[in-house]
Amino acid sequence: MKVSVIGLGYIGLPTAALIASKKINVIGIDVNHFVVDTINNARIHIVEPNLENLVKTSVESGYFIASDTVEKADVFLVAVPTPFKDHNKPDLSFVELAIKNIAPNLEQGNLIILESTSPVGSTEKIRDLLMDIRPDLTFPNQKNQDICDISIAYCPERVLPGNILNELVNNDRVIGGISINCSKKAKEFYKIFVNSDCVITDCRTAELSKLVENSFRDINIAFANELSIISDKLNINVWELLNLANRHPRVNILNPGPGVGGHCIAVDPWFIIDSAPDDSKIIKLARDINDQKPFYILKKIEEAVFKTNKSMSDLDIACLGLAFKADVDDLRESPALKITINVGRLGFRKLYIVEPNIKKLPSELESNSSELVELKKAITSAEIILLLVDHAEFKKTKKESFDGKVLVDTRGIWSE
Ligand code: SAJ
Repeated sequence: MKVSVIGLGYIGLPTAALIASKKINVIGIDVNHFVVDTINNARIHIVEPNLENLVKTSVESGYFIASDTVEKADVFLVAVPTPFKDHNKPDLSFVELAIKNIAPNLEQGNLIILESTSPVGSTEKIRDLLMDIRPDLTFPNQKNQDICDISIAYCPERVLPGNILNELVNNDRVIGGISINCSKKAKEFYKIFVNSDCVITDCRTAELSKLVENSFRDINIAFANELSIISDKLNINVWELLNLANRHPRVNILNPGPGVGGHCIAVDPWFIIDSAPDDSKIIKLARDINDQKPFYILKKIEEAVFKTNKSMSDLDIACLGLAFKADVDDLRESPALKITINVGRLGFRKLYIVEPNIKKLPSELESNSSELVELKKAITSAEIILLLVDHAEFKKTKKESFDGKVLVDTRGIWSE
């Protein structure tokens, strides 16, 4: 069997390497030459625990190679980004491009799997696109359960960055074929590397289930973020409050923070809102609450300045963390990045930025007054310490290190 994985990012790369580790030939496709070269040199371009080792072994064993051109395979697994465009509309152009590149290579018996988070109806759209490009082949539809030349299924990825390799193998999978036969074929494929249940449904339910999972989390975090603002107003420590409330056997409130980032939870709910705008009321409100949280943090920074009795131009600030969450290098939709960019515009004398997972500041932060530094330098130099991401390195630091400084801890790691 030969598997082609299109898109070698946070999902495609670990998936490709894992399949190759089962001694299956995998060709990973990416449009970015740097990514292709890095992988072919048995290295990786992202930060994810244990991934470099797995990629190294798979590449060195000869089962995994990367390329920029799609070629014939038995299974095509699409794991390309599905960002949103202006007005929060889903942008499926990368999926469409991947499908157009697969089309000329298709042969009878092939299986196409879409893993990219996609709005309801996307899998059927892919089928329609392929039917136009390849009228010589037969494709599935829901009414016709007969076996056709090509099988198509939607199987959303559900892995947590930071724990991807474990969750790829041990999370249950939702498998939504266009027809039952497509689902069965996709399930057979996933059983090669997934240890837990692969549950079959139709493609539309599978598409919505992925969006719903991430919206559930977004709504729960929005509740926590709202509680943090209410607690500030009532002079209550929100972290203590949540610890107490979560002792109830049926209460499990997530953690407040500087906002919600990443390419998943901050984006996916919009795909539901776009499909059913009048009926997605809580989902939309949660998005708005989480999107507003960075601006609330900016107000807290202004309060911190007030406490120093100095003007901003006489103060240095340390911004700890830029990534969208702990112990990753991913800056996509990161509230920490958004806040730091805005802090840079406030007029501080100097911004000491600490992000242990990157080597260079993103261009939006390059300026004479900003510097990427080690944690120690930041906390000894700055009068205001702004904790934005609960990276392991920061958690090791004792609260006493900030004696005499004004601390704004958006993650509650030094809350007591
Ligand atoms: N966050 C909080 N408070 C919390 C938990 C998270 O503010 O209590 C913030 C994080 O700091 C981050 C954002 O939310 O900015 C998202 O982080 P996350 O760890 O909750 O989730 P992701 O985006 O890394 O991964 C999610 C996961 N979805 C669910 O848990 C339902 C993962 O399983 C999905 O595969 C992934 O989205 C995806 O690719 O869709």
